[in-house]
Order: sequence, then C-alpha cells, then structure tokens
Amino acid sequence: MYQSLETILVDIPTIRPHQLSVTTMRIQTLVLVKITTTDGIVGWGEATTIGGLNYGDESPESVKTNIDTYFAPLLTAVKGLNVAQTLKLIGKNINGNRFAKCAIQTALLDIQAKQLGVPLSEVLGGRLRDSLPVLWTLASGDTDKDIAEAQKMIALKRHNTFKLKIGANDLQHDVEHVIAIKKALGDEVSIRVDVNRAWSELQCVRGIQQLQDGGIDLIEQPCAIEQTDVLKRLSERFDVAIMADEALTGPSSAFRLACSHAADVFAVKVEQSGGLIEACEVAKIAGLAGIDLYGGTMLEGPVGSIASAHAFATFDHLAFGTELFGPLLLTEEILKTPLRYENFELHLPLTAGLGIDIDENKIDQLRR
Ligand code: MUC
Ligand code: MG
Repeated sequence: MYQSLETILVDIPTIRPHQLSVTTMRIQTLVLVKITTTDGIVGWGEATTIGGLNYGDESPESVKTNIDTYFAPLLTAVKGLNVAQTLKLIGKNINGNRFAKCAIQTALLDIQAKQLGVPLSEVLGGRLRDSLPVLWTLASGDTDKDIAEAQKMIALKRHNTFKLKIGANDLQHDVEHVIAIKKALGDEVSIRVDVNRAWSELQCVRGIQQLQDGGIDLIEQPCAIEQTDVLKRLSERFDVAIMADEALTGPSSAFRLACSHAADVFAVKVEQSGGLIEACEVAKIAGLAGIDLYGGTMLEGPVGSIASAHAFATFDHLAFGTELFGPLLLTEEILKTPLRYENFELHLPLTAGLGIDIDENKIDQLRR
C-alpha cells in the first residue's frame, strides 16, 4: 500500500546552452516523483519536459500541481490493488497528463520490481540487451564549436553518432551548418537532424533533398505534429529515413501512423507514450508495421533516462539506437553512483528496480 507521494522540482543548469527550434535551454527542471509504501519501499519516477511549455503540453509546474492534487489522493486511497489495477484506476479518473502518468507508473514499477528483487526491465517482459548505443546532440548553435564537441566525444569514446538540432535559423544556413559538420567528421560518423517541426512541406522538400545528398542518415519530425500526410509524402519521396517524434503521443497515434506507414522510424519516448508499458506497446506496433525504432528522450535526468533504458532494452529491434544522454547535459549529479556511459553505450544496472541510488541530500540542496 502506498503511504506517501512527493513531487519535487529540481532546477539544474545545462553544461552549455542547448538550442532547439522551439527554445534555447540553459537550465533543465527535473520533475521527480517519490512514492513510499507502508512497508518502507521507495519508488522513483520522472516527468521532465523541455522548456516549460515550449515543447509539450505539460509544464513542470502543471505536472506537480496535477500529481499533488489529483494523483496523490487516488494513490493513497487505494488498498490491495496491484500495479495494473492502480494504473487502470488512474486512467479512469484522469484524462491526458501523459508525462505525469509516466512518472507515477515508473515509480510503481520501481516498487514492484524491488518487491520481486528483479531489475525493472524484467517486469516489462525481460531485457534483450544489457547496454544501449547513445548518441549526442550537437546544439550549441555554432558550427566550429559543434565540430570540436563531436571530436571530443569521439576521442572520449562517449558518442560516435550525432544529432543536430536545426530549424531555428534560415533553412539554407541550417543545411550548410549540417553539411559542414558531416564533412568535418567524415563518412564513418552517422549524422542525423531534428527539425522539431519547424518546416513547411516546401521547405522540407528543399531541405531534405540537400541533406540526403550530403549523406545525412535520419530526418526527425521535420513538419508540424498534425501534418501526418506530409510526413507520409516525405517518407515516400526520399530514401533517407524520415522519423516521427512529436507526432507520436502513445499507442493510438502509433497505430494511426503505422496504418498509413507515415514514417520510416518511430522515436519512442516513455513520457510521450504515457508510460513504460505504453512505450513498449508503441514499439510492438512499429515492429508489426515494419517501422524501425529509435529510443528518444525528453532530456530527462538519470531517473527518466534509466527508466527509458529499462523499456528500450526489451525492444525486439532498435535499428537507430538511442539518445539517452540527458544526465550528461546537466552540471549536477543527483545519483550517489552516476549512470555508466562507456564505449559509446549506456550500461543497464543489474540490481532491483531502476537500479539507481538517489542522493537525497543533493536533491534537497537543488530543489525549488
Ligand atoms: C527532441 O525533440 O528530440 C531530444 C534530444 C535533444 O537534444 O532534444 C530532445 C528533444
Ligand atoms: Mg525530436
């Protein structure tokens, strides 16, 4: 039985400004959820988003208000329900709020896995891999700085694949920036772009043609969320892989996109999906439709990143790897032992639950 639920906002500066088409981040607000059971087991979850309301339709503040006001009383009132029954009750009483639901579900599964003494991935059906490839996003806004940053990451054996955030500037300027980085890093290094829905269909056609000719491997969410027919036309027109990100808001949207094969690749995000279980469902739908997979991030800290890793480790296929680098973008560590990034991969813990040890003193120092 659940005894208490706490929602904590933790503000942490980023290691450098992170420029997206929708905002430039200098700080990340981690939204952490801590659930404690009557027998003293603690579960953690995360509902972090990007740039307040710049990216998604839940802000850190709205997540905290909604969890504290609506989720917490529901949870502390339930007696004798298992996780599935608890999630069903939440679904029946609370509409929307995918990020908040994901955080609560993660904390409940963390508790369940700890009670069973197994890693969280085992509760999701079991992991197929113990580590995941992790790319790095170049988003300083400066071509030379981005090239130097990429070369440093390769030398450190931290990342050998890079995603470039574009769409904030004039199209031709952005395309030249990408091609210059691709030329500097060479054929061995995979370069992808994320337009974060900034382009019209005409801009997409002009931009993607040049990026495809320049050897770019993946184009992420180039057009608006609702324009799934544009996404489909682009997927049919170009050989370079076209990926849906923001257009994916859980299993129903995945089903609709899969039915019309509107994208070559799905960026699966646990929060966008509404939970770890739903993220696995999105992956299953993609697999059935012959759509490739990529493990995405909302730039969560270590809790959300390792929770995502537990889900992605169960995916049958993961052709485009992951971007679970969120904790590495932050200037402060909130775990007693940081997540293990080695040899271009994130390594999953073998211990029970999420397999992390939160530094609560550090959280107390940083909390809002
Ligand atoms: C997004 O749209 O993919 C993921 C990596 C990154 O740099 O930004 C996020 C959001
Ligand atoms: Mg994206």
